[in-house]
Amino acid sequence: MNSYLDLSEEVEAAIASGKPVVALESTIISHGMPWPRNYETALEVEALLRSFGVVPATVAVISGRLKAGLSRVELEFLAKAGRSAAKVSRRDFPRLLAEKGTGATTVAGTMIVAELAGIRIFATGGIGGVHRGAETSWDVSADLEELARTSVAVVCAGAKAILDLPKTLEYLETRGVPVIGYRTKELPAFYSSRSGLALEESAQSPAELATFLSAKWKAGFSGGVVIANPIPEAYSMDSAVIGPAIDRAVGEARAQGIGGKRLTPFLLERIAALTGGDSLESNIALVKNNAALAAEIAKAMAQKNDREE
Ligand code: PSU
Ligand code: MN
Repeated sequence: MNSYLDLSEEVEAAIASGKPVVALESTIISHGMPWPRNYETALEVEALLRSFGVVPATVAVISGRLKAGLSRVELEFLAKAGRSAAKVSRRDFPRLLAEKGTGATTVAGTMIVAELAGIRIFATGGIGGVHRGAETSWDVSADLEELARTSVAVVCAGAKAILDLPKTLEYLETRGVPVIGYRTKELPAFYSSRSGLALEESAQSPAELATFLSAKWKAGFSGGVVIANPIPEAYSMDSAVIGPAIDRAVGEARAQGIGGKRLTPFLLERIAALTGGDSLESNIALVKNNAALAAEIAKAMAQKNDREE
């Protein structure tokens, strides 16, 4: 095992006995939602996974250690730190490990630690992607590169329209990352269940997804998979409501010259402010919906492994 990696007791025991485990990211807690709903949601999502008989493994870097499975104190620390917490993607790990730093992991960062720990399924809200205006800014999230190289399936509600969604799909195709709609043939757009963009693949059940993932990885096709799970209809927001807020936030970021790792957190916070409480409730609902699907996939994978042993 990697000498920088610490598994919580619960995660270690589950992995050793082949019980289902689902990874969770921590940047969604620190940078994605406001205190105290971020902390409450993190605990609720962990409890939801446990109610399925699945062990949650929230990932972060704590005092220079790669952690899979956080204590309540660690979760609360990151939730309270908010945007002042370090946001850790692939390029940021060496510095945090060398300086014994602490930070919240992005989708990319969480995939890396999950793979090191032997966890294959990861639930979150939305992935990063190709930003609008990438033809001049070159701003493409490191999440997409990680999906190309690291063998973890990410259950998400698609990606926010802060991104250029057609370019994001093109990039994933180029890098060989399957994008599977769960009971849909359309890419979901985070707050809205529909984007108008067609997907090549869809699946109808967790068992079907487990069969897909094991075929991919057993045959030696390393790399990740995006499992795109639409927001529940009751929470899906009209793009006429959310669209103008997104456009305005993107315009403000441009006017203020905000780029690099600060851009996504800036846009998330502005959209939350511009749309009021509704977008936060939708965000929380879709994260739970993704955790529930991830739990079922992890259970189907564990059953498959039991049968094949
Ligand atoms: N999109 C969201 N919510 C989030 C993020 C993205 O709707 O919380 C976070 C995730 O941690 C994701 C990261 O991995 O932002 C992407 O940041 P960047 O665009 O800088 O790669
Ligand atoms: Mn970026």
